[in-house]
Amino acid sequence: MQETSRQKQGPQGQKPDAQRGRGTHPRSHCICSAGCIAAAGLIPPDATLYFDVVLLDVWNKADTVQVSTLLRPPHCPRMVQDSDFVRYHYNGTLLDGTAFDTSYSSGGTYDTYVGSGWLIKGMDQGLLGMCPGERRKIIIPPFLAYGEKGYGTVIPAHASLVFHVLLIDVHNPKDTVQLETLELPPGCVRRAVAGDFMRYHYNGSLMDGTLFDSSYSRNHTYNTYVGQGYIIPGMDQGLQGACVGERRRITIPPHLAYGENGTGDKIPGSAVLVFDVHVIDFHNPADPVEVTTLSRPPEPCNETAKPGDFVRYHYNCSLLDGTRLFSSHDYEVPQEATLGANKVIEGLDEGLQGMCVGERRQLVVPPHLAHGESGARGVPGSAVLLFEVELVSREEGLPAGYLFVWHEDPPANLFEDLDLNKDGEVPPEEFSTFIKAQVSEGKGRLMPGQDPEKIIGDMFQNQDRNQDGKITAEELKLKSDEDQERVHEEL
Ligand SMILES: *[C@@H]1O[C@H](CO)[C@@H](O)[C@H](O)[C@H]1NC(C)=O
Ligand SMILES: *[C@@H]1O[C@H](CO)[C@@H](O)[C@H](O)[C@H]1NC(C)=O
Ligand SMILES: *[C@@H]1O[C@H](CO)[C@@H](O)[C@H](O)[C@H]1NC(C)=O
Ligand SMILES: *[C@@H]1O[C@H](CO)[C@@H](O)[C@H](O)[C@H]1NC(C)=O
Ligand SMILES: *[C@@H]1O[C@H](CO)[C@@H](O)[C@H](O)[C@H]1NC(C)=O
Ligand SMILES: *[C@@H]1O[C@H](CO)[C@@H](O)[C@H](O)[C@H]1NC(C)=O
Ligand SMILES: [Ca+2]
Ligand SMILES: [Ca+2]
Repeated sequence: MQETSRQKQGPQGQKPDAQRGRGTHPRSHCICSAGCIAAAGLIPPDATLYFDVVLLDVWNKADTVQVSTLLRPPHCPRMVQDSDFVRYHYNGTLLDGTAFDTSYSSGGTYDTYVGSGWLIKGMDQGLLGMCPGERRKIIIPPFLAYGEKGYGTVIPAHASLVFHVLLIDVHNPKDTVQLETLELPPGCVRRAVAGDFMRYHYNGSLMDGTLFDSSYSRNHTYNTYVGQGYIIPGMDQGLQGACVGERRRITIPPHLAYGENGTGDKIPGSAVLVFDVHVIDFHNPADPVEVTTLSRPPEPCNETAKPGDFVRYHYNCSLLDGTRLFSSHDYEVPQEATLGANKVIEGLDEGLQGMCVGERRQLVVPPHLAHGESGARGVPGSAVLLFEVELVSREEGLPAGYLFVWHEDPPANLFEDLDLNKDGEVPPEEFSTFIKAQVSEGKGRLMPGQDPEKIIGDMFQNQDRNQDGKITAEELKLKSDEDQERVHEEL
């Protein structure tokens, strides 16, 4: 950055190579010229003389730099101090208003260190205490500017200088990332650490308030790992320690952002960046489902939901910022699922396991146990989901592949029992009547969660091996015999 300021040439208020003026007395031009004319014999005796006088400049050895603030922004993040690096615009004029230089002709701001000998002494003083966005008028006597030599053809000897300055940006090479919490949701227990994956919205501005980028313009959070070098170092640092839902301002000096060259056409060299960030969620790829029991029925529950069980449950699902995604209460009946059967997202399946009927739980499900990086309809990619679930009912499932099981041993003469009218054949009506009677007498049960008529129909089809619409004694076989398993006897 020092190189940048050295390369700039011209009377931008920088120190000349020559020594500064020492405040010698200026000549009095009007008296001299009137005397000269009189000496030439052009003025008759007793003539009344009229002088039109234009005062071009006046100063006093005792003068100091005169600073007047023309406009000061209401919010001042920091004020210029010695050794700071500043970027500013200026218009330079003589006391009579003659313009001698402006920063606007160069296309960029004038960038330099303050109080380090790069500027004329008056500028070094006049910039102190300025805030970004502030406008000042700085009047500098010649002995704190270009002195008795002036500068080239544009600044006469012994000239006072008037600078109108607009400070754009200030930082110090020793600056670190500045954090300011703007809003902290209550009850934050977890803070982001390096290695977490974060989704956040941001507005990125320069110090003078110019917005250079915003995630909102893309209708999409910015998603990234934190502390792994995927983003500028200042953001990598500044996002750590944030809570879900937090709004924080991260102010990043250029050496932790885009440096002295800047980037693109929106971020100039040596620019301080101000990010207002709203953390939507974050998680770690190693996160499990986070289960919190909200309430439990008063009576003890002996059996909790386990893989294979058929469960009914209500749930509300939202994003961590409160965006509602789904509520089963919008439907007439609760949701149903067989646990462990890959029917619901992994995190919900896991969170339902171990629940008592009537229990309510809160589940925080990281994306790798939900809809992953690509998301789903209405669910953004990599989103952490918040569930509130209530287990409504639970039924023991059947072993995989079985449609019906007897609680005790099956009837000894099963075919005789099925053949209600004893004609040696079992049509669908007899089969259905018999199975329904077994269920209603509590002797056996059908696979839960399916239409009983359909299951009984499927069972009949399985037994009617030649598909002639009736089961014979030869056709009837227990599934457990087929499987040669020693579990309960099943159809
Ligand atoms: C410099 O002059 C231009 C043109 O009058 C004006 O637009 C600009 O605001 C002035 N800059 C400062 C810092 O006063
Ligand atoms: C963002 O959403 C708004 C409103 O839904 C829409 O008008 C705008 O075009 C969207 N912008 C982008 C970049 O998708
Ligand atoms: C900045 O740009 C200059 C000239 O293009 C280049 O030499 C220098 O390496 C750049 N600096 C950085 C930090 O990229
Ligand atoms: C970004 O700016 C928009 C518009 O001013 C505002 O609604 C939003 O809350 C800001 N976001 C952050 C994170 O500050
Ligand atoms: C739960 O277990 C206890 C003791 O084992 C028993 O007395 C009670 O009846 C059981 N409750 C249910 C609902 O099965
Ligand atoms: C879902 O939210 C509704 C109100 O929005 C509430 O009445 C209901 O108890 C919630 N359900 C669960 C399972 O938390
Ligand atoms: Ca029959
Ligand atoms: Ca048959």
